[in-house]
Parts: sequence; structure tokens; C-alpha cells
Amino acid sequence: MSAKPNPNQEDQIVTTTCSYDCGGRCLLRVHIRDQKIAHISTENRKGLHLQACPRGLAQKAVVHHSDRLTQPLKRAGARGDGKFKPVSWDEALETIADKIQHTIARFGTESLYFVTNTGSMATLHNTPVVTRRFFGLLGRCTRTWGNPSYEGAKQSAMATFGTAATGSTRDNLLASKLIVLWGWNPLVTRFGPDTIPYLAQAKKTGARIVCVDPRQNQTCRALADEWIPVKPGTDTALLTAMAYVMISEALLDQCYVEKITHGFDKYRAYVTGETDGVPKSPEWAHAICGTPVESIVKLARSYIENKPASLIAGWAPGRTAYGEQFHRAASTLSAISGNMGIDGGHSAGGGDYVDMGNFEKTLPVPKIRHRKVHLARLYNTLLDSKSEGTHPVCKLLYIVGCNLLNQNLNLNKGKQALMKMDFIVTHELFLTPTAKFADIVLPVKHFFEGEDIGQPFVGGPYCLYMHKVLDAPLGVKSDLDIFSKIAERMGIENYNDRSDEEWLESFLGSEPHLPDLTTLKTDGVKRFVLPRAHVAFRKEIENPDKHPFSTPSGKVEIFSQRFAELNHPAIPAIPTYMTSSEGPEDPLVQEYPIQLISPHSNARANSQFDNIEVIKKGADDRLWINPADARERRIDNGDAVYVFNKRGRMRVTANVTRGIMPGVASIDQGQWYAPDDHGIDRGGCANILTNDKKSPAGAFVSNTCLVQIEKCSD
Ligand SMILES: Nc1nc2c(c(=O)[nH]1)N[C@H]1C(S)=C(S)[C@@H](COP(=O)(O)OP(=O)(O)OC[C@H]3O[C@@H](n4cnc5c(=O)[nH]c(N)nc54)[C@H](O)[C@@H]3O)O[C@H]1N2
Ligand SMILES: Nc1nc2c(c(=O)[nH]1)N[C@H]1C(S)=C(S)[C@@H](COP(=O)(O)OP(=O)(O)OC[C@H]3O[C@@H](n4cnc5c(=O)[nH]c(N)nc54)[C@H](O)[C@@H]3O)O[C@H]1N2
Ligand SMILES: [Mo]
Repeated sequence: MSAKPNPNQEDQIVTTTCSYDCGGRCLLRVHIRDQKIAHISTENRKGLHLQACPRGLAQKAVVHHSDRLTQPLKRAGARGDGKFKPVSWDEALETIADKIQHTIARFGTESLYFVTNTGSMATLHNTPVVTRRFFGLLGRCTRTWGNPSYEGAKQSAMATFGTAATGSTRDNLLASKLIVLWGWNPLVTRFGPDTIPYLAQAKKTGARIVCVDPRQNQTCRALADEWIPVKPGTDTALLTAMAYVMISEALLDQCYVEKITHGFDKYRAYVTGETDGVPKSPEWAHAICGTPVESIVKLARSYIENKPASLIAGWAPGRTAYGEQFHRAASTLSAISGNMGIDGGHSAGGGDYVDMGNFEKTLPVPKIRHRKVHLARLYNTLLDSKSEGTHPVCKLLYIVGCNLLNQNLNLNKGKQALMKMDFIVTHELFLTPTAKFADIVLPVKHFFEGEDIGQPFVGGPYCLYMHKVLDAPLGVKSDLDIFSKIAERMGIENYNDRSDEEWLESFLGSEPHLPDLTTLKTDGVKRFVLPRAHVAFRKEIENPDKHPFSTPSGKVEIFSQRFAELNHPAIPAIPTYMTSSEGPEDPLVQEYPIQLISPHSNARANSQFDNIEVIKKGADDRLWINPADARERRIDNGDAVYVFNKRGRMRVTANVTRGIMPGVASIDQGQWYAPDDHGIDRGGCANILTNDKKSPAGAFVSNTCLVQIEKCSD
């Protein structure tokens, strides 16, 4: 008799979804055998399918990794050298509660600086929410503002449309004749598990796919008919020249444009050069963005002649010095070309959220007006030894769900800033480059170790129940538990007066269109069946008189009166191309001639999994450099190179490839900082080089960064 067990009979299957800030929200089916994870599978079905990626399917290696933190750690050496000793929870929590109380008594609540990001995006155990709830109960603290992902996109969407919900469900792509992926690489970043299946299906049924990107990225290689290169940070020039072609070739329906937009006359005057004497012609744009003139003309014509066309504006071009102008210009083009609010069209709105009703029920956060410092000003604020106006100096830094040092701009300045803190706490799964700078590190649960609800990253018609897969290792707690215990010690009531299950029950119970807890638990996934594709601004476009946009003029605001009144040269009233510091027109190119971009990796969720060997194996962590730039520097494929500027230096391996345009280099972000004795990063962390500035609207400017590259001789 065969001893081979039938896996279907033996396995117990527990369903969940990742809580990472990764662009997907997919179905994980965890197969349990003998109380252990055997393997993880997913689904593959027609329509709205939630097929997981290799990172999700490799979570067994994450949850069971030997580097998982399982005890609270207390610093036992100089800050940053990574020496720690294990301590009891009692000691760790008592120390933290004491430090917080002490700091408040001596310096006031504003000297507490909490930094939190999307380590967990689950509904209940959501790192930003649980953290804000705790600090909100302490009073007015200091926090960051400026979403590193899409602040430029969000601010643009708010100004142009009056909402950040500018997206469409992906099935809408099936009606597109032309799909323009502008600085968007969903084969890697996903933006919903159904993006690539629908794109592939659209292509099969005849849609033309074009990518506008400094790199021939993975999606471009797999699905595009054409790659249109553009220098980083110059997309607004290219979009403006497309408007020039449409205007000068009389391709626009003037009546339509005037009916739905506000300020087109002023925009036209800018585009034609009536206002400043500079016609924004394809030749003008070519000199700035490097895109061939004929490609600009062809793209402009085809975007208006192949209606319906979807121009999807990625967030990466918005993570530049004037990123918000890119998003405003893209949305303007969608509106004036008549590609907005229609089947197969897309608003090109950077918010890219699909409003599916209230999915967003989470733990309530006290409405406190914390002192807010932009993420890019964080290190300056920490380094400021004098009080800023009436503000006290920041003393205690509390980091939750964020690998700050690695992921924030200008890492070397970050190190100096962290050295100045009296006390740093972080909750972590691993001893990250940031955790190494902490005084206390508290070990937290992996999402397999608790119950929660998963909601799609950019909004989509489904939600998933996250069942508990495993018990947490002894000595590991959730962020919610940790804050509950600190609150208790500090005598703060009401931080958490319910069980996890009661919270989840109340989120679901508060909205009639959501299933109740028992149903969602049993079904695992709730898919909402929509009568047709959801398209942002359908009703506003179909009937603008009855359904005005939520902007001051009730129309798509190409011109913003609010911005006009600010009278600020960097916040123009209409979308405008402006040269920037560390852009291709900065004289600094004499010294640092290469524009560096740092896209998101197929093998990480931001910096996560860089330490997980089986996932890291799938990464391409080399520096992409064009053969022309490599030749000039005698760099061959596979050579070790230095990439440097005045802020830092890294040593990495070159990938000499025609897949990136001349004058631009690229290294995937999220690699862990690993300095050698000379302070040269051997880990490949892009933020050793980036500039800690913000765009006028608050965008993270990681893709505006000039560097020099040379072959290593040692
Ligand atoms: N150069 C460059 N830098 C960038 C970007 C870029 O494109 N280029 N992108 C930026 C963007 S868009 C983003 S969103 C940021 C992301 O930057 P971060 O927010 O720092 O993202 P992660 O690197 O994912 O760090 C999340 C941390 O949370 C931990 N974690 C996971 N789950 C939990 C949990 O349940 N509780 C707690 N307490 N911790 C948990 C993980 O171990 C990880 O260390 O990076 C930004 N940095
Ligand atoms: N696998 C994976 N998926 C993720 C993440 C991850 O880390 N890994 N992170 C998630 C998060 S937090 C976010 S915010 C999103 C980020 O999503 P995006 O911002 O869309 O992702 P990026 O990879 O930074 O950039 C997308 C493309 O833009 C190009 N690009 C860079 N600069 C410019 C520019 O100036 N102009 C133009 N036209 N193109 C440019 C890059 O070459 C790249 O091909 O992804 C999410 N999804
Ligand atoms: Mo992000």
C-alpha cells in the first residue's frame, strides 16, 4: 500500500491575505499539516481574481525566519552598533512608560515624536492607526506629514477633482483602445492582483499598450507595444507638449472642454506661449525630456484619436521635485481629450483610489492637532538643538511599522539625527537598520499570528478575512497589545476596551453593505458584484449640470484660484513645467551628470524581505546603466561601481543595459543599508544618495537625485 498521503485530505487550509504595503491584496491559502505550514497556495480564476505573488507565497520563510525577534531588546552598546541584550517585557514596558512620562514632565508632549508608516495595512492591526490612537491620548505630540508614496498625486487630485478617489476598477481596461502606463510598472507593483490579468486580456483583444518611463521596465517588456523614454522629473514638459499638439492641430472639442474644465483659456495661453513667449512645442519638450519629437506627436494624436484611452499616471513621476505638476498635467490631458469618466477611459488622476463605499472602518483615532513636520524635514527638526519658535526640541522618537533610516531620504543625515535623540523605541519583526539605532526594540507579530480584515490597496470591490494561521512565538505581541500595556502602565484609560473580535465585528456591523463577521469568516472573501465597471467621474461627465465636481468651480480645475491667490512661484495656478534643483537642467550636472531613480522591487515590499534569502534570490539589485554612460566610464556588465554624490556613496554591481535611457541610472529601493568601515554602503540602499527635500505640495522627491558613477578600482 502506498504511504503517500492525499494532500487534499490531510491539509487544513486557512485563508488570509498579506498586510504589507505592497500594492496587492491577494488570497493566501495556507496549507497546514501536522500543525505546521506545509505550503501556501492561491487562486486563479476568471474575472476578479486574487492571485498572490511570489512574495506572498513565500511568507512561510518570513514568519519562521531565524532572525525573527522574539524578545524585547535593550541597547547594550553605542547607538547604532547593533549590540543589544534581551530584557523582560516588564522591564521594557516599564522603561518606555517611564521615559514617556519623564519626557512629557520635563519637555512637554510635543517633544515626543512618533513616526509610523504602513508596516501593516490591515484594518485593525494597522500600524499608523494603532500608533496615532495611542499618541492621540497623550495630547499634542509631534508627527510627520507627507505620504512618501503619493503626496504629489493626492494633492493634485484634490486640487483638480476635489477628491482622491480618481481610479477605476481594472475591468474598465477591457474597453480601452490605447493604454498608456506612465511611470507605472504593475507587473512589479501590482496595484491590485487583477491589474495584470486585465491588462493582458486587453492586449489580447487589441488594445495598444505604451509605457512612458526612463526604463524599459518589466511591464513594458512583457506587455507593451512601445517604450517611450523620458528623463526623470520632466514628464510635465512631455505632457504639456502633447497638449500643444492637440491645440495646434485643432484636435480638441472646444465646447466639451469648456463645459467640463475650468481655466482652459489660461492653460492654452501657457501652452501656446502666449503668456511667456515660449511655445511648448514637441521640439521644446524634446530638449528637456529627451523624448523624440515624433514620439511626442504620435502619442498626442493617438491619445485623442484612439478614444477611449486610459492614461494611468503612476506615482513615481510624482516623487520628484515638482511631482504634483506631473499629476495635474496628466489629469488635464485626460479631461481635455475627452478620455475621462467614460468606459475604457481613465482620469489619469494620481489618487487612483476606487471609492467602494466605506471600507475604511478602523480603530477610532482621537482628533488631536499634533504638531506636524514634513517627512523631509524630520532629520532637520531632530538635529535642531534649539527650540523651533515655541516648539520644544524633540527628545523621544517612537517608530512603528517603518524602517525609517533605510526608507527616508538622506540616510547619512538621518544617522546624525538619530544619534541626537534621548531615547528611541521601535516595534519590529527584525533587527532592521533602523531598529539598530533604537534603545528598545519590541518584537511584534507577523500577520499570520492574529485575526484581521484585508482591504485592497487602491480600493477594489472586495475584502478578505485574515484568519489566524499560527500562534505567535512566545514573547511576541501585537502593536495593539503593546500600546494597551504601556497605556495601562501610564494610567491611560480607553486605549483598547474591546477584544480584536469585538472591534472587527463592529467595523463590519456599521455598514449595511458589508457582510457580518461570521459570514466573512466563513466565506473568506467577499466580492462585490458591480453592474458595470466603476469609472471615476462617470456621472460628472455624463451630466455635469446635475453632478458638479467637488471643486470650487464645480469643474475639473486646470486653473486653481486658490493657488493663484497664494502667489507662490513654485505653486502655479495651472500645471506648469519648472526646472528644478537636481533636475537635468541643474548646473550641478557638471559634477554629478547622472539622474538616479529608485523604483520598487519585485522581491520586496519596500525594505521588507531584503533579509529573507529565498525572496532576495529573485531580486535584481544591480545598478542599471546605459551602455553609452558605461562606455564613457569603462564599466562592463557585472563590474563593481561606486555611485556617489555629496551626501553619500555606495558600492554596487553594474547592469549595463539598453533598458534604461542615457543619463539615467536606476537601483531598486529597499535594500538594507550595510556600511563598511569607511561609511560606504555595500547594501545598495538608494537613500544614502537621495536629497531630504520636499516638493512644494509635499511630495517625496526620491526620483530627483543627481549622482556620479565610477568603476571601482579596488
Ligand atoms: N529611495 C526611495 N526611497 C523610498 C521610496 C522610493 O521609491 N525610493 N519609496 C517610499 C515609499 S512609497 C514608501 S511607502 C516608504 C516605505 O517605507 P517604510 O514605511 O519604512 O516601509 P518598510 O520598509 O516596508 O518598513 C516597514 C517596517 O515595518 C515592519 N513591520 C511589518 N509588519 C509590522 C507590524 O505589524 N508591526 C510593526 N510594528 N512593524 C511591522 C517591517 O519589518 C519593516 O521594517 O519608502 C519610501 N522610500
Ligand atoms: N513588489 C512591490 N510592489 C509594491 C511595492 C514594493 O515595494 N514592491 N511598494 C508599494 C508602494 S509602498 C508603493 S507607493 C507603490 C509604488 O508604485 P510606483 O510609484 O508606481 O512604483 P515605482 O517602482 O517607484 O515606479 C514605477 C515606474 O516609474 C518609473 N519612474 C521613476 N521615475 C520616473 C519619472 O520621473 N518619470 C517617469 N515617467 N517614470 C518614472 C520607474 O522606472 C518605474 O518603472 O508600489 C507598491 N507596490
Ligand atoms: Mo509607498
